[in-house]
Formats: sequence, structure tokens, C-alpha cells
Amino acid sequence: MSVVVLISGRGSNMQALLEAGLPVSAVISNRADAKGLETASARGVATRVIEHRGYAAREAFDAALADAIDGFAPRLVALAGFMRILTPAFVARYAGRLMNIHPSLLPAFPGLDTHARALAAGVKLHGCTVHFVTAELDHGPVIVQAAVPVFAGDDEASLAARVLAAEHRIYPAAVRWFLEDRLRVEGQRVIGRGLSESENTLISPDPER
Ligand code: NHR
Ligand code: GAR
Repeated sequence: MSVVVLISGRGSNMQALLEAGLPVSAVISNRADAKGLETASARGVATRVIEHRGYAAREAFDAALADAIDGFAPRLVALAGFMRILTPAFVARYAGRLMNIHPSLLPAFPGLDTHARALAAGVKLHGCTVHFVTAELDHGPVIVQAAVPVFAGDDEASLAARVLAAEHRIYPAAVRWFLEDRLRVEGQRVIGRGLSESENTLISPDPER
């Protein structure tokens, strides 16, 4: 029933999962200096570090990562600010139970530096996406998205903070739905059983409030 969370840094999304009371059995980082490791330890959650620098090939790193994960026999593996692209073999091993939170409204802005790219593109809505991970980077089936406004005075930091607050709302919800067996994938679409229409999409600030 448990969740293993993969991080690379701050770990605020991981913390949101913990604060939501979700059954996180371990937090694994590819960087020894990830701040999130301390947050997890302080809450009594097991931590592991598998440093990607120690491996010459991505396949070898991913194999060591999989060994560490499988020691906890999780039902779900959740990427939360995890910064290493995963090999097709790793993705296949966890097919259907590997999730990511990405800081843009996919399919807009896959990859890195999403907030700077959104500002440069002049979009008026930005946001975040929880999706199942497939071999193709940031292209897996979308579970839930949240949209936030881009304001004229925004810089990268102010926009990132607005998106991050939305991330902290939708990621725990998506993980809970998965653990409750309420998500079914049909091709590129995710059908949420017993979810209201508005649960799949968050607009923040909510115009109905
Ligand atoms: N792996 C696969 N196969 N598919 C996805 O959809 C993945 C994935 C691994 C991570 C998260 C993703 C994001 O949300 C994610 C999705 C890292 C990079 C990247 O370029 C891009 C996207 C994401 C994560 N990483 C560099 C690399 O060479 C390293 C960058 C760094 O260390 O700062 O792996 O944005
Ligand atoms: C979050 O905004 C997350 O969406 C993003 O990095 C931040 C991590 O913050 N993820 C990626 O960019 C993945 N490439 P956190 O460590 O505080 O959760």
C-alpha cells in the first residue's frame, strides 16, 4: 500500500504528501545534499541516497535506484522534483505505478525551466500537471492539472511560487486517488472513478469562490 518518493532537492511536494497523511514508506534522492532528506528523516521516514554521479551509465544508476525502491515494495513510485531522466527499462518496470508532478500545463513546456519559458512565451495561464510517467519525457497520461494566472508583474520566482502552491494541492489528491484504485488509464486519457468534474481540474484562485 505504500509510496516511495524520489526527490533531488527541496522536497516541498514530498512534504505535502507526508502532511496529507499518505503512506510514504521511503524517500530516495539522487543527491546527498537534498534538503528534503532532512524533512523526511525528521518525520521518521526512511531515506536512501543513490548518487547518479557514482554510475557511468544511466542504466546502471536506474538499476541501483530500482533495487533501493524494491526494498520497500511500494505500490506507487512518485517523482517529486526528481531531476534525472529515467531509462525505458526503469519506466517499464514500474509501468502504471510511476507518477510525476511537472511545473507546467502539459503538453506546453515539457522539460526544464518551465516558468522562464512560460514568461517568455507570454502565456496568460500557467500551472502544473500530475501525470503517469512513460518513456517519452513529460508525455504520459494526465491525471490532474491546476491552472494559475500569469500576472504582468511576475518574474520567475513569483510565478514559480504560485504554481508550487497549486502543486501542493493536486499532488496529494492524485496520489490518494491512485491508492484508492480510482484511476483507470485508457490510451492517453485517465478516467477518475467517482471524481466530480471539478476534481480533475483546479483553477486557482477559484473563480467560483
Ligand atoms: N523519465 C521519463 N522516462 N519520463 C518522464 O516523463 C520523466 C522522467 C524523469 C523525470 C520529471 C521531469 C519534469 O517534471 C521526469 C519525467 C528531469 C529532466 C532533465 O532534463 C527533464 C524533465 C524532468 C526531469 N534532467 C537532466 C538529465 O540529464 C538533468 C538535469 C539536472 O540534473 O538538473 O537527466 O520536469
Ligand atoms: C517543483 O516545482 C516540481 O514541479 C519541479 O521542481 C520543483 C521541485 O520542488 N519539478 C521539476 O522541475 C522536475 N524536473 P520540491 O523539491 O520542493 O518539490
